[in-house]
Formats: sequence, C-alpha cells, structure tokens
Amino acid sequence: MGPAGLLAPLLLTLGSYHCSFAKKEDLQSVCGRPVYPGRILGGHSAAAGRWPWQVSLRFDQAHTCGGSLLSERWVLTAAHCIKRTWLTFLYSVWLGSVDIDHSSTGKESYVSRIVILPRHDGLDGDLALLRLSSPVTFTAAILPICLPNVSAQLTVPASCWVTGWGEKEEGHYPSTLQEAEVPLITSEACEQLYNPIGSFLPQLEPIIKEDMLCAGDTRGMKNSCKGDSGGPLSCHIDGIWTQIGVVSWGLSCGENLPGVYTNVSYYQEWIRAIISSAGGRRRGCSSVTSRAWLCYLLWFSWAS
Ligand code: 4AZ
Repeated sequence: MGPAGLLAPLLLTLGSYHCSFAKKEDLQSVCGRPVYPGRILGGHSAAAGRWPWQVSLRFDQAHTCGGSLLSERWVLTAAHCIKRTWLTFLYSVWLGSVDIDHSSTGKESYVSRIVILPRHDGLDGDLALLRLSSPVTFTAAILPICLPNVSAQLTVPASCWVTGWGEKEEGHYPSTLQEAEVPLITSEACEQLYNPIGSFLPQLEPIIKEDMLCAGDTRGMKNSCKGDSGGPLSCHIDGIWTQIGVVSWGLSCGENLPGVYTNVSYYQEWIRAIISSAGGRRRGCSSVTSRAWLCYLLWFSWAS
C-alpha cells in the first residue's frame, strides 16, 4: 500500500468527525468537494473517499445499479433501474464505501419515495429520483455531488469520470468501486457511430436524442457496463465535481461504441423542483407512494 492508501483511511476517520455538516448547510458550499485529496471496464479500483456521492442501489439487498447523492435526502439514478415502483420498501441505497459488500464502513438508507421522470419512455428520459427515508449525515465518505448551474453556461472538460460496480469482463463483477476517465464525444459523432446510415436517411429519427450525451474510450476499452447504470458521470469543473450524466445505455460495453448517458443539464430544472423541499413533497412522486400504499392494502386484503 502506498502513502495515498494509508492517508485515505486516516482522512476518512478524521473527516467523519470534522465533516458532520449541519443540516441547513447550503448544499452549494458542500457538494462536489471530496475530502480525500488524491487526485467498469478498463478502469481501476477507486480509493476510499474519492467518489463520496457514489451509491449502490439495492433491490432486496442485491446490487442492481449505481446512483449519486444530490442532497441529504435525494439520490439520482436511471429510471430503467427501477422496475418495481410499487415495491418501494425493497429499495435501499448503500453509501460511504468503495466495497460492494459495504459491511464495515458503509451506511444503508431505505428509499421512501420513487420519482420517475414523467418523460421516461424506453431509452428516453432515463432518470429517477429516490427520496431517502431519513436524511443522511455528511461525512468525508458521504458527500453530495453538485448539479450543473442552472443559469451559467457549462464549460465541460474534454473528459469526465464514470464510476460503478458494473461488469469488468464477461460475468466478472468487481468488489471494489471502479473508476475510469472517459472522453466526451459529441452527439453528432456518437450518432454517426450508432447510426452510420442515418446521414443518408435524414427522415429517420436520431438515435442519440437531445437529452442524451456520449462518453467512452473505445480504443482504450474504457466504458460503463451492466451494473453501472444509474451511476454518475462526474466532471471536475472549476475545481468542483459536477454531475453531467447518468449511465443509461449502450450497445456494447467496450468495443467500438461509446456509452450513452442521460444529460443531467437537460433535466436540471425538473431535478431541482423535486429535491427542493416544496417540490419534493408535492410533485408527481407522491402518486407513486400513494399507489404503492394502495397496492399493499389491496395485497394484504387479498392475502388475508
Ligand atoms: C447496461 O447493460 C449497460 N457502455 C450500461 C451502459 C452501457 C452498456 C450497457 C454503456 O446496463
């Protein structure tokens, strides 16, 4: 183990005492700033604390997808990760650990409400927000990532980072969180790769829609894969980590084609409306919760 390996657990331990942020602390001054100072497919194991917003989304305790912490109450993931909204109580997230079994250092938090983006249909609008049953305490190992600034024009770097516990090779899943730096690819170039005949047939609908973005190092075989879905595409912008994408889909994991991500900037107003306390209580999502309760009631009355 190098000095960074020794430093990380020390900082995490200290950080867990010094970084217990007050509840009302302004999110904008907390998000996207991991305490760990160190600086998938084709990636490598992440050091503890480098991606403190990364969560493992579980259904009935089994890892199904990634996700990212946006605030003490909300996690962002992909809508296609949520197959059974009526079984909300079986979803939980694990936070604060790079180990998939999370046994020693992680914290589990149950999901109390699921909000699927109303526009979600097939591969389109692949976003969901999960409200946690109780607020999480921020520590050096558990911190939110920033959302792109609504008003400012985003200057996106040439490459960003994708993280997750998804497949590394056929049938092989890592036990430690993987990270990979992936170049961003323009929508035009991505469309060309996914739909090479599209430029000859302009009447065809594009495959890469305006709410998607592409990233991946096809030559270096760095890409997201099965099990990474829902996880963040994190970019270091002006010294702050900002989430610009959510792992959504792709026709392959490494070979030839980049990964496709839901464009977070495109939906930032919807996200902000839901996670701001008024929106969080009143919008769309409550229908999922009440539908879930109705289902339990019906199920109980049928079972008895
Ligand atoms: C999947 O199956 C999946 N390379 C996720 C991302 C990508 C491919 C597949 C992108 O969940």
